[in-house]
Amino acid sequence: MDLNKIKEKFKALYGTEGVMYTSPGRINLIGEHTDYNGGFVLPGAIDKGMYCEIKPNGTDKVRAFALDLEESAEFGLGENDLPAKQWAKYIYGVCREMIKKGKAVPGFDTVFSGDVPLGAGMSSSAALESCFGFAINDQFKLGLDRFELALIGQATEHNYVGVMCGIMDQFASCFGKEGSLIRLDCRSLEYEYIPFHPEGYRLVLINTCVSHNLAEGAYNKRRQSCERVAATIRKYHPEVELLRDANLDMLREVANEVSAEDYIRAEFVIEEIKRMDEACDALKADDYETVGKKMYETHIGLSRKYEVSCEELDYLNDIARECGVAGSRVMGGGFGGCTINLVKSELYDGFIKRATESYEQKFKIKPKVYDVVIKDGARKL
Ligand code: GAF
Repeated sequence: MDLNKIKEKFKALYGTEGVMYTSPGRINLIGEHTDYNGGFVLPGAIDKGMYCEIKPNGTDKVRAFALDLEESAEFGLGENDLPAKQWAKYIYGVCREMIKKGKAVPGFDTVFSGDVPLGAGMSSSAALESCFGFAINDQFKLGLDRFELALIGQATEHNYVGVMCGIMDQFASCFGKEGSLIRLDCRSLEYEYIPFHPEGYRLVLINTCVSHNLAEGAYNKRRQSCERVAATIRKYHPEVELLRDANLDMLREVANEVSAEDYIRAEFVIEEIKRMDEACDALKADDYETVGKKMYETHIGLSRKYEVSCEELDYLNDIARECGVAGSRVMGGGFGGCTINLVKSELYDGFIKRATESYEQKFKIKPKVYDVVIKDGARKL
């Protein structure tokens, strides 16, 4: 990432220098669509993220420039000042959520850019929220901790962008630690760092470079299905607040009261929460073949039960299987974006060659390959 480009633009626009901050995107080894069900996830922050330079400007307005889009926006921070541009909503939302918590957020100037690919399931939006959350908190000495910053990022998605996401992405972006995955309990926000150095294996993402645009509405629909099923089970088991508290027997009991679609969605989530636990045990025992098997199971669940995969992702998953890759699955929200692959080092070259060549031949799109490097979370540069 060339930070000089940000610095040059900042100087050219505002005639001064600010302070630089960054916050990363994330991978998730396993535990997908479990976060908003109160379950567990296993993400890690990566070496790609969003970067901003920022400086208070002594007014009550934000002047922002999105370097990658060559677009600017100027907006106030009042309740009715929601900017029209999508990217500006993230910055505005973060500020508004801070203001709602009683914090004073004055105006500032900023230029930002990033190298986390958009729409690839690597959580570029959480990286942007956390980058600005961290920067504004530090610049104006607001005294918010990383938990609060992660929750502010999530509330921004809910209240200004309309995606009813869980907490995984923002948490990983704020709490990432070099060389470690985070086993996060998405209800209590208790977490544990699990060192991740899979001897003899490599973790690699293949980006389908497609992003099917149904995604946001479809994501919220999945969440609603889960909430409906949890509410139905709760009638008989009052202790069930979220699907995390339910088991397959409880689900079967309400089979006639929920739609077939809601049933199959909930079945995936209950299975995935258990699978994530098993994968975590295997990980702690350095048993990567078992971790890989669980990843394939997750893919099948995401594709056939949760229905958030697509032809391109399924195709890459099939190739991984054919190449003897230990584990492969769609990562993140789905409907496009990346597969995450755990592959024995000696199989890596052959797999990447075969996957990229045959994918391009079939879909006439060049996929992108990213080796995963686990890095630290939000920070000042
Ligand atoms: C997206 C959401 F933002 C996360 O909260 C999570 O639900 C994920 O999809 C699926 O596991 O990245």
